[in-house]
Amino acid sequence: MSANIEQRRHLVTALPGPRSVELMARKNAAVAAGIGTTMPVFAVEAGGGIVKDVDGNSLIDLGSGIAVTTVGNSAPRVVDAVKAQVDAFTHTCFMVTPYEGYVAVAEQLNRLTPGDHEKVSALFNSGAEAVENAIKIARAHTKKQAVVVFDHAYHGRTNLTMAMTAKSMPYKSGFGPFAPEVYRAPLSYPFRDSKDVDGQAAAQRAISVIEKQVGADNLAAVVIEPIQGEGGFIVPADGFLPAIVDWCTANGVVFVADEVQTGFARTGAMFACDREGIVPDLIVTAKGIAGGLPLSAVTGRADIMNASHVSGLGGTYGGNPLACAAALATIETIEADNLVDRALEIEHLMLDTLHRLQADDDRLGDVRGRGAMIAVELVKSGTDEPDADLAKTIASNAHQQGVIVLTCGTYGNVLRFLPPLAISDDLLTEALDILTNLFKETAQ
Ligand code: PLZ
Repeated sequence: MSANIEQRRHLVTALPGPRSVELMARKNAAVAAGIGTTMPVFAVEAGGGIVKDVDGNSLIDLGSGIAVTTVGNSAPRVVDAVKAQVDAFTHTCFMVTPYEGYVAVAEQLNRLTPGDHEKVSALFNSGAEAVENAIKIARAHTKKQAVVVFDHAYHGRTNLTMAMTAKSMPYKSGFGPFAPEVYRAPLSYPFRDSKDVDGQAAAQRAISVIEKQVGADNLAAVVIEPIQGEGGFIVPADGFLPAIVDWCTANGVVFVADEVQTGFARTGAMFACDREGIVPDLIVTAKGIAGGLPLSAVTGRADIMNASHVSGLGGTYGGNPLACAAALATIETIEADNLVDRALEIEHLMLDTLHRLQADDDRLGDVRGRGAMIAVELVKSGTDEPDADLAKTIASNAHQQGVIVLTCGTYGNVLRFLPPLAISDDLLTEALDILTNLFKETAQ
C-alpha cells in the first residue's frame, strides 16, 4: 500500500521535542483543561503506520486516532475524493438540498451491514450522536422507553450516552444528572467470570436481570458493543451475543449493535457481528467509516428505521458531503485492498507475539481481541488483581520510544493495539519488539 510519508520510526529529539513543548504550553493556556491528550506530542503529518511530529520525529501508530484511520491516514483514495468534493461544494445541508453522496453512503451501508433484510440508513456526525439516534428510533418504533446497556460499556459523552457509559472517571463524574430509563446488565467477561459461566450462562444471568429489573414490556432497546472498546476489548464468551439477540427478537426489543469502534474491517470482518453470526436490528457505525472525517450512521431494518415521522431525525451537518466522499473512498479501499484479510494477518501476527510473551510473563493475565483490535489485560504477578500502574508504565515508556499505544479498561489495566490496516509488518514487528523489551525491563 502506498503511503505519503517514509515508513520508518525515527527519533531526532527526546519526546516531547521543543516545538511540542511550546505548543503544549499554548494548548494549556488556550484549550479547556477537560480536554486531555495521551501524548504531549503534536502531529504534522501521518500515513501508513507512521505519525510525524512537529520536531521531525516519526512515531509508529498503534492507535489509529482511536480506531478511526483504519485505511491509513490520508489514504490516497480518500484524499482524492475529498479534494474533488471540496472543489465542487462543501455543504448544502442534506435536509435543504440533498446530494448523491449521502444516498450512496446509505446504499453502501445497507449492502455491507449484517443481514439481507430490507435496510435503510441515517447519517450523523459522531458516534455518540448516532447512538442517541438509534435510541430515538427504537423508542419511536416500540413505543417503549427503557434502554439496557452492559457493564464496562462505552457509548459516548453526551447526556444520554454518558448515562449509557459505565465508567464514572473520567467520563461521568460530576456531570450528572443523567438521562433516565437506562439500566445496566452484567456482561460476559471470560477472563473475570468464574469458569462455569459460559456464554449461555452469562446470557441467562443478563436476561434474568433485564426481566426482573426492567421487564420486556418497558424495554425499547438493548445496546451492546459486540467487542467492548473503551471498557477493555472484552470479547464475550461464545453464545452470549446470539442468546441476547434471540431474547430481544422473542420479546419485541430492538437489538442495537454499537460498532462505532469495531466496524469497517477492524476486527477481521467488515463488522464484529459477522464473526459472531448475529444480525442486529440496528447497527451504529462511526470512526473507521470515513478515514478520519467525522461521520456516523444508524443502519437497520426498514420497518424500525422508518418509524420516525418525517423530519424527526436529522441535524445541520449529518452526512456532510466531504465526509460522504471520504466514506465512499474508504469503503472502496477496504474492498479493493482486501483490508479484512489484512486485519486477520495483523491478528495472527500480534496474537502470536503476545501469546509468546504471556507464556514467560504471568503479568499478561489475558491476551484477547480480533483482527487489528487486540489487547493485553495486565495483572499483578500470580493474581487476577488489575495492574493499572504497569499499563501506565509500559504505555509511557513505549511513548518515549516513539510508539503510540493506548490504554483502556474499567480498571485502567489494559494495553490496547489498534494499528491502521495500512501499517507494514516491519513496523508492527518493531513496535511489538519494543513492547516485549519493555515487559522484560519491568520484570524483576
Ligand atoms: N461507541 C463503542 O468506542 C468512542 C472515545 C474517546 P464519538 N470511543 C472513543 C473518548 O475518550 O472520548 C465510541 C465508542 C463506542 C460510541 C463512541 C462515541 O463516539 O464519535 O466519540 O462520539
